[in-house]
Amino acid sequence: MTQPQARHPIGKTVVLIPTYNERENISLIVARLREAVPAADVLVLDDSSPDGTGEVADQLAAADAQVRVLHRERKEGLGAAYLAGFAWALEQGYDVLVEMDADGSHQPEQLPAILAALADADVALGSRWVPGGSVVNWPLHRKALSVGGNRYVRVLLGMPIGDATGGFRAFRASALRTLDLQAVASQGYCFQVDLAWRAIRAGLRVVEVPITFVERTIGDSKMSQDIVNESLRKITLWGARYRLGQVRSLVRREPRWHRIKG
Ligand SMILES: Nc1nc2c(ncn2[C@@H]2O[C@H](COP(=O)(O)OP(=O)(O)O)[C@@H](O)[C@H]2O)c(=O)[nH]1
Ligand SMILES: [Mg+2]
Repeated sequence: MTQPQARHPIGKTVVLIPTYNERENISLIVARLREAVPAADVLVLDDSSPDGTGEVADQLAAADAQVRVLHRERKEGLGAAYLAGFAWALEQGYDVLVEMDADGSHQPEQLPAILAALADADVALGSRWVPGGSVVNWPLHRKALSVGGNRYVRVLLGMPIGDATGGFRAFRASALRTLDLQAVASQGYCFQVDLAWRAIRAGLRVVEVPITFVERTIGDSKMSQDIVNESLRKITLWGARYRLGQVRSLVRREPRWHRIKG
């Protein structure tokens, strides 16, 4: 039987890893990744981390031609770092772009399954909230935030996705090129939700792949109340606009119904 991968070769792949104060994590994650998916290149997106993550990444890059570092001037959030990484990778001609955290929560050993799913999809989302997906060692409040946030997204945006806020994903470059990336909201969770929503609205084939998300054991989360508030505000606004648009198109069709009924 022909393997799906043979029918749709995945192509040249780069894994984008945003970092802010991940000095101890970056070497560990890059080593795991290079072992799990040796063919993939790596681009570290560092926002001038005060703890020297950027310099450690430079050392990794000096020792391995498949590792590169994009140094950004200041901390501008995960989304802005990813957008810079997407622009670089698309320009370099990569076929597949992967998003992955630096802190070990996204296990490189699960990346092959995500990449394999791209054989028949444009976007493959690592998902904690589909059968087979899970989280390990997350405090109750983070679990509640993720489950509640995803439920909110599903209800407001009508998005048929279990985990729209996750950040372990693979995109075909051809799919990303069809999206207006500059318009994607660049903050926190919003970035991931906005990107997934745009992909779905553009009619791209989006699939979910179960992953086990393991809470970091080294360093601190950059999640903040500000990021949560911003996401809540934006998703509520997008949802309101989207639902209003649906109501408008229903109302516009109303006279025709009357005609049909009459
Ligand atoms: N470049 C960059 N990376 C960031 C920024 N904020 C978070 N990150 C990285 O994004 C990934 C996920 O962040 P993390 O704090 O672990 O979020 P959590 O898993 O939701 O608690 C990690 O690799 C962080 O180092 C930022 O402002 N700039
Ligand atoms: Mg994390």
